[in-house]
Amino acid sequence: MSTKEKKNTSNSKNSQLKVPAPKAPTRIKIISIGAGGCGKSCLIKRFCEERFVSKYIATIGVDYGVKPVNVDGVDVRVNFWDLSGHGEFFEVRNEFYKDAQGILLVYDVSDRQSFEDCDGWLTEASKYGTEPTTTPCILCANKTDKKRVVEKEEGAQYAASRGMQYFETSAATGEQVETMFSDLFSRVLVSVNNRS
Ligand SMILES: Nc1nc2c(ncn2[C@@H]2O[C@H](COP(=O)(O)OP(=O)(O)OP(=O)(O)O)[C@@H](O)[C@H]2O)c(=O)[nH]1
Ligand SMILES: [Mg+2]
Repeated sequence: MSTKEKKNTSNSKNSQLKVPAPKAPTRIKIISIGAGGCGKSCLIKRFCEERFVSKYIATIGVDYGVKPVNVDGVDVRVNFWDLSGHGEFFEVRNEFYKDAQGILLVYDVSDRQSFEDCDGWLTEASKYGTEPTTTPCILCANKTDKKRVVEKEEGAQYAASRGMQYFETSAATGEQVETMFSDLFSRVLVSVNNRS
């Protein structure tokens, strides 16, 4: 081989080293669960689009959305699977629990029944493919702008008893929404990295 040929070979090796394949962003799957009307879709809309819709448009079965975010310096594509809270859509939503990497369990602080339903949601998640005891899970007490009937202590105690993080939010005002989602995504990334 001539000197010239040798040089070319070495250059092409170098250039291969210099151009690493683009790194695909990490994808995470988040599901939102909780009683119908507690504000799951509005929380996601507030986070993704920074707006609030006061008209109630119930989710029919499931809504899907994707949002690119940066979590602790890592590019992440968050896949939201926003499940309906109504019993009539049980057959549709139970298909979507599988492989969720983070859970947002929401109740409405102005509606005690929605708080009492939380155990049922955790059981459903566990039965259909996402184990809340081993998956990062946030308990979100939403609608703090309204007159509350479920006190903060009750919610926080319940979350602690089930190993969940607790946040109080208002999708209407935006209070704590960003902080809550950031916390959830960070926990999911840590858990995904620990598993790989
Ligand atoms: N005041 C107030 N209203 C809210 C808040 N979050 C949601 N709402 C209202 O509550 C109603 C239900 O909100 P959604 O986000 O559609 O509830 P959901 O949990 O997705 O309901 P399903 O899809 O039926 O399970 C709507 O009228 C919202 O405008 C909040 O933080 N404060
Ligand atoms: Mg909804």
